[in-house]
Amino acid sequence: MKEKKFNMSSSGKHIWLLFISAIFITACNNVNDKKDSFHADDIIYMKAAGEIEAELTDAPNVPKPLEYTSPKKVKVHLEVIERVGRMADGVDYTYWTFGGQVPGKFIRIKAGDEVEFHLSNHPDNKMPHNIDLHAVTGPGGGAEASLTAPGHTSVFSFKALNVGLFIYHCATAPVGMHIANGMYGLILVEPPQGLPKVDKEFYVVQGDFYTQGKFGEQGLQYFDMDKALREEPDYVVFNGSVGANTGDNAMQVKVGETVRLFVGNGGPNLTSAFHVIGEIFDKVHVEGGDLLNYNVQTTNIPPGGSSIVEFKCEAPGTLNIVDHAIFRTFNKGALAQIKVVGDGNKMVYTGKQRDDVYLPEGSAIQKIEGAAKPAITERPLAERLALGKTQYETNCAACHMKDGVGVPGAFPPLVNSDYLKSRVDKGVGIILQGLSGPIQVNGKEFNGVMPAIQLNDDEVANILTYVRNNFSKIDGIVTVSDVSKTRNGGH
Ligand code: HEC
Ligand SMILES: [Cu+2]
Repeated sequence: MKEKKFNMSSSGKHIWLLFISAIFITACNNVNDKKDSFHADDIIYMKAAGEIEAELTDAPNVPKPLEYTSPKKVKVHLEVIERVGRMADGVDYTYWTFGGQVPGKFIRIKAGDEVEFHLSNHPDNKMPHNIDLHAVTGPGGGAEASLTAPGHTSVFSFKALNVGLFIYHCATAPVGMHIANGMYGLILVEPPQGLPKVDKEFYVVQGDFYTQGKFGEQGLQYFDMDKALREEPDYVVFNGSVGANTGDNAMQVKVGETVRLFVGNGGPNLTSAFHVIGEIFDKVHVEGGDLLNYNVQTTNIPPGGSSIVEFKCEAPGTLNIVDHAIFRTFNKGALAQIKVVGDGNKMVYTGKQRDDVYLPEGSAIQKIEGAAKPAITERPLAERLALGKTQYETNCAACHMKDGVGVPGAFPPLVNSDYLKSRVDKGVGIILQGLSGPIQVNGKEFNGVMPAIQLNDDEVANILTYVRNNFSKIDGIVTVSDVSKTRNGGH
């Protein structure tokens, strides 16, 4: 299609245009027949009529669906800003951004639109930048035409020939570094008739970040080229930082609403196993293109790629958006959330109905053998601290993090936890019985589920002694008799 070239006299041109529009109208009808399908039609020769300024939004917001049905001239003004921002609590990073945030502004246009792109590089910036939009048919996706020094603006134009959801990114050397610092975003090219209506649309982009300090190390962190080359990120996040869209900043939906997520992966290195815990994608525009897949659990999104996923929220609760390469979620920050509010439908999901004792055959005998327990021995503080450290790192650190800082919006901190301080059982009940439902820790709300952890009294005493002294600055030992008091019907 794009190779099509033609020469003709101006008298023939008129007829030709009529002919093309006839093809186009037929093509549109076909699109309507094939409901929901993306089609890149032969729109190359259609003239844009009328001029508009594109609405640009920051994640997780998406510009409103476009009402017009014939091509327009669309002006896009995007400004590159280099700025320090929050990567995680207490961790800052110098981001390079398209419009001030990571990901960059969401751009929404329609196939056939003529886009006049203005890329400005803020005078306070230190580096030249440019933009490669994967929606552009042309050298470097616009990169060559848009290379811009600080304090300058470049202008170039392109026609949107292909429908789909496309990544854009900076392509200035060293390209990997510009992308690793956050220079990417999404541009949606809608089919002429638009996308089917849904209740809510959101914008989510995954990215991996490489810092000189390890995950959670406080202060301003600098880009680490060695880690980037080894493809070993310290952070893998949605929408630019740990917890950007969790807790209070979660995306909000009502029970019964349909949701469309425009998802991108800026990379620079990792492919995302994109998954929403507790939902099934009713529909996926595979790789952000024409191909529709249905009833999908996890979809692959490569760096420089995208996906459009759609689902209906039938059950209330918090949906956790993750990269199912799951250490990235629990240990590197790849978590975003959608809060679904409203009444539950027990036909869809019951919640826990019963908790029965489970005794596999033969386990009664094992129980009796196990009952011959050694006498309770108490240990001195130093010994409990040493044992507790290792046992904490094996049993708790996956969620609360090695240094006890937790994960914003998901796992509460143990460092200086006022919640733990207030527990008369010294926290024993939390480990023995687990914990769920809304709690406040140091002024932040958490509403997750901590499972009961299978540990003996001695191990619980070790871990809590370590947690309380080391993280929460609560002096004193937790003894085996503290633990057994709670186990035998205390709190
Ligand atoms: C699977 C993840 C997970 C594991 C493993 C886990 N926790 Fe938790 N923990 C949570 C969640 C989630 C909450 C918050 C529950 C809520 O919102 O009601 C929590 C809450 C707590 C709290 C109370 C809140 C606070 O910050 O003071 C303490 C104390 C705690 N956990 C200690 C531990 C200890 C000690 C271990 C290891 C023995 C452990 N947890 C293992 C997920 C986990
Ligand atoms: Cu750049």
